Amino acid sequence: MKSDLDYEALAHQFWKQGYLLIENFFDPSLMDEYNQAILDHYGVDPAFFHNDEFLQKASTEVIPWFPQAEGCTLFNQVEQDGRLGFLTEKILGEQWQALYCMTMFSKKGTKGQAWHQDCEPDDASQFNVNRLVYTHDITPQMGGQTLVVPGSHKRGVITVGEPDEVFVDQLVISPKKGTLLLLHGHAWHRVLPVNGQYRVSTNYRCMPKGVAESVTDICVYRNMRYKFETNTVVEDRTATA
Ligand SMILES: O=C(O)CCC(=O)C(=O)O
Ligand SMILES: [Fe+2]
Repeated sequence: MKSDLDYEALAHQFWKQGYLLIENFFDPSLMDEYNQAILDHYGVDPAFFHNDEFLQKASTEVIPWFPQAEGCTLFNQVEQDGRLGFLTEKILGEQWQALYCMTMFSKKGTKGQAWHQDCEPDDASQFNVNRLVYTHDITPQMGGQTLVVPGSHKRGVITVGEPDEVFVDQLVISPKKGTLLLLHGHAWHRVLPVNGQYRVSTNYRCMPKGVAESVTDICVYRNMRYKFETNTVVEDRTATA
């Protein structure tokens, strides 16, 4: 477990790149506990949560679970990690707020996630930050790597185009068990198709002071803006391209 962190330098890096990757951040045995709890929750063949329209239009096949909302106290441990809190404070300022903890499960042979921004980038001050915790290794053989375009958190709305386009400046991240990945909600990111048995990630979302709790309700894809609260396409971006 890492303890000798230069928080100032890490926060600077986050703001420059729109993401921050720290390997071996979490204790491997805690990661094993998390991974088992997640697998126990989903079981062997979980059903999709989103409706068919979303699955098809968003080219995104992940099943979310909000363990803390169901009283699963194991998931408080990462939330209460002093180093994570301190790093978050260095990045977002003293009065940052936690949003929710969400795990995401992908079955073998599913698409992963298309390019997206977690929230609308029209106002640079309104954003979430993902604090992603990986509880098992994600390898090139298994697929499911996380892709990000460095610096794209400052580039405004993601371009209209193919959901799985290869960007020349994309970075492919293969997180290992215990890796922490911080990702700005306006950064362009996606998840590659999953060939391994399964893929899971756990996300402790947060935001700066003054951002509405509904900030992640509308997600921006290359072909649409989608509102989760009502399960509706609120903008067809291909129509105006
Ligand atoms: O699971 C990942 O690696 C990234 C998931 C994602 O897009 C998100 O948490 O917003
Ligand atoms: Fe995302």
